[in-house]
Amino acid sequence: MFKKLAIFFLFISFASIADDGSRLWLKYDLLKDPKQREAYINLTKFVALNYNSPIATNAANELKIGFEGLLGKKIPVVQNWTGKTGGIILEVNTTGISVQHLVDDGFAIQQQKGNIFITAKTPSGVLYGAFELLRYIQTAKDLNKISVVSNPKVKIRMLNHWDNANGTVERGYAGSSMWKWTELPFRIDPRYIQYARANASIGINAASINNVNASSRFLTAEYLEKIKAVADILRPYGIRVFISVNFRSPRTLGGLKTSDPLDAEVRKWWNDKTKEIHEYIPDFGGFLVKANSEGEPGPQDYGRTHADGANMLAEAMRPYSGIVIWRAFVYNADPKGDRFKEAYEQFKPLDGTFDPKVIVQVKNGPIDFMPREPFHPMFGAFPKTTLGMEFQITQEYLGQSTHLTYLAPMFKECLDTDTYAKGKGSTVAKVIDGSLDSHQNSLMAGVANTGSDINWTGHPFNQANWYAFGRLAWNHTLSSEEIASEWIVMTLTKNSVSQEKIKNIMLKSLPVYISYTYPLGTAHMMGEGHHYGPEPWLAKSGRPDWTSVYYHRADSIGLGFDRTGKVSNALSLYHPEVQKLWGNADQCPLDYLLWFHHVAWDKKLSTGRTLWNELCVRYYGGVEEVKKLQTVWESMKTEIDDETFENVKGRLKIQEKEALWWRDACILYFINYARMPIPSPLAAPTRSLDEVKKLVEIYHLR
Ligand code: GCW
Repeated sequence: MFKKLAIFFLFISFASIADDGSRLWLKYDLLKDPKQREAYINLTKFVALNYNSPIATNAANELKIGFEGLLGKKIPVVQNWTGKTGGIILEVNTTGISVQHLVDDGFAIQQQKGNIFITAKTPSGVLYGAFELLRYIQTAKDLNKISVVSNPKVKIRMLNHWDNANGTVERGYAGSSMWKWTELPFRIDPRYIQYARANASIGINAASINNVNASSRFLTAEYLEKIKAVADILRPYGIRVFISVNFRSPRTLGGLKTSDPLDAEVRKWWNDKTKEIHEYIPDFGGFLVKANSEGEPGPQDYGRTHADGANMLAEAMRPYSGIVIWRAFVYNADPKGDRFKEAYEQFKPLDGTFDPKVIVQVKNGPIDFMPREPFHPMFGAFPKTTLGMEFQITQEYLGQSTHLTYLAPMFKECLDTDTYAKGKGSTVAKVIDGSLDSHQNSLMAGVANTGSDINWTGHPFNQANWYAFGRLAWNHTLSSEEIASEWIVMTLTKNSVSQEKIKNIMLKSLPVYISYTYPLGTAHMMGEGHHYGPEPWLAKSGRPDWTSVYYHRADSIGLGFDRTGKVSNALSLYHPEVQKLWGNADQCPLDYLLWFHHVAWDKKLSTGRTLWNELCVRYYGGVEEVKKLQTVWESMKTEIDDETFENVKGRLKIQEKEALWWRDACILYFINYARMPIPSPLAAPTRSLDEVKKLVEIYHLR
């Protein structure tokens, strides 16, 4: 009996220490320092709710759970504030001085007469304010003089799930889909609520729940009932549901002969379907559409334009508050063309013809979520169209679930770049937050990295990318450092020395990853189909612009894609000031060099090395850096929860092995073109190109 009890207690104590990552950054573990707890307890004696709504109630409950966990003390939630002091008052107030600087989702947190007021114009604002207050405590900030006014820079802050009806996730690296379509609407997985809380805590207010390579099935009554169940869970957390739609649905579902957007019956079908959706989901967010892209159907199948297609759906949405999000990710398979230019060229004539309800969603770069891309040339060039941003949080080309890559610096690099559209300071961020061209609506979407894995994202550090995306969608002026610091202290450790070390790892991680995969502005050299690992020799695929040779253009002279006037002239799509920055190979920043120039192997770069030597230094250096990251991680063994520590440790080992794989593949392949030696003291790879090629073949075995 005693033995059994002892095992039981051992289990309990383990359970309370081991961290499976499922709580994400919302841990609310007891603050260790009693003095610090005391200080907070004096200010959090009760939570008073001056407003009655499911969202505001969730705000109060979240504070209650958070305070009880962090401070170890029960906190009453009362309906109406009686004038007592020492508590948190939540109020929704549409007029008055306290909300005059707020937009709809914004909030103010102020200390007043012995209480802390969280005030907003909408219940969602109160919820975001509650999470901000909790973040203050989680990150051990002083509440005594708290004074915050916070407004989201972007209106629609959205996750795009590429989840399929069969439970798989396109480009998902964290298990299967978190949406249990076979169980819905009867069983509600409790994780939906955790998902909603996590999103609300970082200001995300929209989610498209299915893959943009969309099945019409999501528009059937059977599925609408399932989606309704999800929407009902997400709504009290301020999240609106969107559906990705298949443009051919009027034919596949409606039995019509066409899906031509100018056909009266087709338009009626969409109007009726939209009405039906609203019967299930009255606050339906709207449609997300991938059309005439990678084989998906679209208006061009009927000789119509993207605007014809988008505007037809906008008309169907006219009676409702939702919108239409139309993706600009389109390209043709012209071997002589340049994929870089295609979206711009197809959409440019349509600027000014989209319905105001339409947002055109543009990927951050012109190709496809490469680890480093120049900003998409559409940003700054479409003043009459509301352009939304599409980032990829899931790491299709960024180490998927095994490489540690913190993406905030990549998001920031794009957002902070100047398009010069209206003179200096016309950053991409200003295009997408609507301020540059005075657009009413604004959107930042991130392709989600969530799945059924217990810790949601596979690699524990991938959680930070979900977190960073949300924080930047709310406020793109936050720095990558600030966001990393918040996340680390809430998620990994309270030890300040370790916090600094981890922050360094995170901030180094993207440049390190880029140096052993895509240095100097190379792109798109990954394994065919699965997009994992290197395959720079890939010369044949379903389409020329799915190969690697299309992008790197290695030959006996040099490396890189000439996008100056001499060849593709894609540079001309940018403002002349941007062309000046990137157009001259001698001055182009090295990070972008091979995106725009075909550079001779023996050309001396600004580093004093030839292109070939610089390439070698970066590939080799990247591998060495991964080893260093491992040593730093190892030094924190006692400071990090065991389970997380071992999890990351194992993945870093894989990362080292695969960094070497990338290095050897690219060096051994390019050396045949460069025909120059690997500069000393770097040692030649110990395997042959054929051996490395075999590693890729294994991935294609059936
Ligand atoms: O990045 C590519 C992916 C596809 C994806 C497509 C897109 C959903 O490889 O899997 O399809 O982009 O963004 O539409």
